[in-house]
Amino acid sequence: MTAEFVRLEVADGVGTIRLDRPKAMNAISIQVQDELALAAAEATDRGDIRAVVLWGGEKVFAAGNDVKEMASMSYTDMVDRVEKLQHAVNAIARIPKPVVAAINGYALGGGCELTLAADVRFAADSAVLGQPEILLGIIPGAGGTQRLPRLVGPSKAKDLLYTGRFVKADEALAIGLVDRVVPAADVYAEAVAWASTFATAAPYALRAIKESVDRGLEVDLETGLQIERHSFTAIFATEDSRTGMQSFIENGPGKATFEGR
Ligand code: CO8
Repeated sequence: MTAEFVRLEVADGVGTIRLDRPKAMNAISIQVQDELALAAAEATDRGDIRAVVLWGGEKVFAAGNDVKEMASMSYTDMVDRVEKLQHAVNAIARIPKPVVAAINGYALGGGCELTLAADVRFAADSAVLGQPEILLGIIPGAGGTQRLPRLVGPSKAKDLLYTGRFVKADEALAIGLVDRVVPAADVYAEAVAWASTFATAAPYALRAIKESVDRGLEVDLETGLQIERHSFTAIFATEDSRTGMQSFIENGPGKATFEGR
């Protein structure tokens, strides 16, 4: 993929979606959002990508939506813009493979919301997260009022959304906003190491787990269990189930190597 601010780099089964707009702290402009959607589509489609790392480089994850671009927008401009932004973030959230956000520096506003679209978040000990939209007199528009409370609970989410305060890595870990805190120089490598564990894992089973968890969170328990039943039975129509169980019988647990799609 050739794009100016969002690159997709692939090595050993892991695709890295790399934000690279350093002059504006990786601020998410219309162009960045469109390039993110394209990268998500490519990461979804490519069989040689088994897991994805979302990264903004060593200095900053993303300081939010591009405030300079947004400042002059009208209501009618924004109707279209916010739909496209949510489309891009949803495209990341729906990549049917494990996705980890590797967070160096600031992940604010739309940047924080982008990390919420990943399955797990690894943060540098110096990382800073937050939803400071309220300080601009606006509200989150890329899922922050929805995904944040689902992740950390409504009262912690409201504290962050109402105040716009910045959260350091240790507090982010304590409230479940991130899952692992490591030295800044190691974040990307740790995320790649996590993603690499899926390079020979069962792709259809991983996809079914992701779909069942994510869709199940939106519905009542009985409907969620029904989703799980359907996913579970569907897996018996794939090579994953045959490969995994046959390998267990022949070689013992955890030895199976699974083909990509
Ligand atoms: N947008 C545009 N430019 C930015 C942004 C941003 N969000 N953040 C930083 N920049 C630019 C600065 O303007 C500056 O540019 P220049 O050198 O040309 O003056 C450059 O990046 C460096 O920034 P600073 O000099 O401010 O660097 P500091 O280290 O002093 O501060 C901060 C870094 C703390 C990150 C600070 O820049 C800051 O507070 N940035 C804004 C953070 C913010 O409010 N984010 C939320 C934005 S709103 C949002 O994300 C809404 C999401 C949903 C909207 C849906 C719309 C469709």
